[in-house]
Amino acid sequence: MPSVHYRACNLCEAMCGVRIEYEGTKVLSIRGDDEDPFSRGHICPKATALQALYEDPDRLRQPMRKRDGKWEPISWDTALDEAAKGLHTVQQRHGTNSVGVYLGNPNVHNTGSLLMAALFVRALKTKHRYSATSVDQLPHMLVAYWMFGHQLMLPVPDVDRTQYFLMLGANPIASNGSLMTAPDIKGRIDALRKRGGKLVVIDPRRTETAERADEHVFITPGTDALLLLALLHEVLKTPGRVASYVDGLEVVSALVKQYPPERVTAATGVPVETIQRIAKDFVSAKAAVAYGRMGTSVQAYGSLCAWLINVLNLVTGNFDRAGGSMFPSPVFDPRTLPKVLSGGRGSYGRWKSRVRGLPESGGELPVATLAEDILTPGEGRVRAMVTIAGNPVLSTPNGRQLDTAFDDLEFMVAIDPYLNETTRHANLILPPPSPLEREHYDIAFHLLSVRNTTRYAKALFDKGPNARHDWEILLGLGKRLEALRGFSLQRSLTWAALEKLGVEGMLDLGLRLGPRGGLGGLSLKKVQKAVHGIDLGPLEPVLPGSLHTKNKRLDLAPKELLADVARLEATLNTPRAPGLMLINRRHLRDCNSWLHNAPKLVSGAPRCTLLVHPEDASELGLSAGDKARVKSRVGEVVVPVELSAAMMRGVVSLPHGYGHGRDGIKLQVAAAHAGESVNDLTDELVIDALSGNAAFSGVRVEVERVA
Ligand SMILES: Nc1nc2c(c(=O)[nH]1)N[C@H]1C(S)=C(S)[C@@H](COP(=O)(O)OP(=O)(O)OC[C@H]3O[C@@H](n4cnc5c(=O)[nH]c(N)nc54)[C@H](O)[C@@H]3O)O[C@H]1N2
Ligand SMILES: Nc1nc2c(c(=O)[nH]1)N[C@H]1C(S)=C(S)[C@@H](COP(=O)(O)OP(=O)(O)OC[C@H]3O[C@@H](n4cnc5c(=O)[nH]c(N)nc54)[C@H](O)[C@@H]3O)O[C@H]1N2
Ligand code: SF4
Ligand SMILES: [Mo]
Repeated sequence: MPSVHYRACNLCEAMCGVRIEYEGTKVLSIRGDDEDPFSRGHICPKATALQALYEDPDRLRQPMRKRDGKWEPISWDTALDEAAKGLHTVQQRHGTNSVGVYLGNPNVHNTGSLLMAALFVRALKTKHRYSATSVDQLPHMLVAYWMFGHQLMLPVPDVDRTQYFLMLGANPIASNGSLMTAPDIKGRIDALRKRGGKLVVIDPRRTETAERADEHVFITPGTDALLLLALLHEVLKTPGRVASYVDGLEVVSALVKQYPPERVTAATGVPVETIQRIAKDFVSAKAAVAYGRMGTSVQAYGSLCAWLINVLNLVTGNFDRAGGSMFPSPVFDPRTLPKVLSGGRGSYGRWKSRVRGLPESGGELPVATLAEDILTPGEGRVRAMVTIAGNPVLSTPNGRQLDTAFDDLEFMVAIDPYLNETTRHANLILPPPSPLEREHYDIAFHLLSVRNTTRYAKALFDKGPNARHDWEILLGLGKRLEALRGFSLQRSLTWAALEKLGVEGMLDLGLRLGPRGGLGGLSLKKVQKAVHGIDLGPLEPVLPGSLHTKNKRLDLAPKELLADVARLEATLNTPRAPGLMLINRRHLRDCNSWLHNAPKLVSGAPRCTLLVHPEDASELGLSAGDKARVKSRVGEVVVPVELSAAMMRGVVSLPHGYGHGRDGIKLQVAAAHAGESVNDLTDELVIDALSGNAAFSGVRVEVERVA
């Protein structure tokens, strides 16, 4: 007899409820959970990957050790002992900072890792910490730290109640939303338009989302901050109104006076009238919200973009109110956890990267410096690495250089279920089980959700005695490493207590101590019993009470951001560099670099194509189906050409996450759909200088036909 299991899909930020029919240890079907009050039955094609991951014959089910270039399975005890010993040996030889660690994106979708990884990272005692944050949302976190006093105070668009949604550099119809957990975003956008609201999309490509919008405006990659300054110029022609706890309106007003639309129209490619009209519509809407995502985050002015978007929402009275930009109130709030577990409020510039001097933020260095931190000889060089749920070879700029760097290490450990482009460089791979074999609670995405909800599910399948969860691997490794250094009693008690408490114990504690906990309040048991999740209503205003700034005030004009405007201003006087500009795209059935081994997700026409505007193509002598060589400062790839009038003139697009043609990987399906890696073209020297975040958008490339 088939049984039914309910959980939330953890493959993207949307947290869709899924209904899984199974019998014994076999999945029979995966559908949307119609009774989930938040996702209302919506899923995307990727949900089926939960089954594909569980069944994938290529997924590693035992620790692997590389010996003389060959992989052999070993026991967990041997693997953890050898991993700890290898790291310890390198640290003894070259100092504690000689070990580097990189945390990838799936950590944020993994309950155990979110709760325990920080503890392991701390046990490494290294300043060489890197993560996917610095190829993604770092600017938003820094700006949140500067303006609201906590890097995890990330405002989200109240999409269900807004009347004017200004979206810059996001494509939620393909991505299902980011820094905006909103399952069934298509339905929510349709509802917005049905109630007379408007969606306006600013993007160098007329995307799937732009197609569904009321208006799409092309923008030259990397110029959004200029557009935002000009929008603010228009908006602040009438003096802005801000709440009494907000400082800095005069400073911002004076700044934007210098950016009339006429000054930015050439650089941005956005007509003056369009800027004026958008500003007018934004101000006159009953509720409006500006929202910017990857296109605004991974560009040379990512921090300025994140800042100015907040400013636009603030000075138009659309901040912390219904239909505007709001803060979710999660019932399990990682911001209230002790600092060793949560990473704390944030920080900036406490140390610098050793080669290029890029600033630390939130305890991490920008991953754009990782390869040089390994390859450049001298004091403090990285000689060993731990990667945890990351594939930086495909997902960070200049991946080929990172291939070289990883090969140069003395020792490397990868915590990952796959032998892929990154983990092939490791000495040891420690594989966790698949998502269906563990409990799930979305610690991160309830923090970014457009409604307050909660949902928890136990593991569907037993992982078996021979598997270790990520958190067990992390604790096992951390404990061993500290033991090699000579334990303190207090530390050994900490490890033992956490192992005992486990994920469920910590979640339960957090819920009981949280805003809806207390006597008779939420506990893990109660949350678990509500198998479809619990809807806790629309977002509510939380300011000024929730500000984490020391003076409990909100700074509209943090000095670091103000100072960075000079860098942007300089671009107005610099002639545009020659060549085409490369941007990236996401496809509904991709998931960064790591779901291409699921056969259903890679079927159909090859997706790793270069989109070129037909007129650009004819100037280059390119036709559809031709092969083109794309060259940047750091490398070149050869890819098929696809003509697309949806591209802005002068801009070409490649998807991110391909490049599975590298030797020594064990991903049979992915290897048959290899494509090329866009990050063999992106440049580790092209960054947002303030945050150090990678600037993938607008990389200069030359394109030529391959005979
Ligand atoms: N050019 C360009 N580059 C980009 C982007 C872009 O738009 N353009 N996007 C950027 C963004 S937004 C992100 S988030 C990064 C992603 O960068 P990464 O996180 O470094 O890369 P992913 O491709 O997501 O690879 C995830 C890895 O985690 C493993 N994994 C999956 N689930 C688990 C798990 O539960 N436990 C463990 N231990 N391992 C697991 C997978 O096998 C894979 O090796 O890429 C960035 N890179
Ligand atoms: N299907 C699928 N879903 C995903 C992922 C995936 O790989 N595949 N990855 C997940 C992850 S880790 C993340 S972070 C999210 C990202 O979620 P989104 O940010 O919504 O996704 P992107 O498709 O990267 O959207 C970026 C958009 O910015 C545009 N753009 C590029 N440069 C510029 C610019 O300079 N200015 C402006 N205004 N626009 C620009 C691009 O054309 C693109 O349409 O998606 C998540 N969901
Ligand atoms: S939209 Fe995201 S959460 Fe929903 S089914 Fe697809 S991958 Fe899973
Ligand atoms: Mo991401």
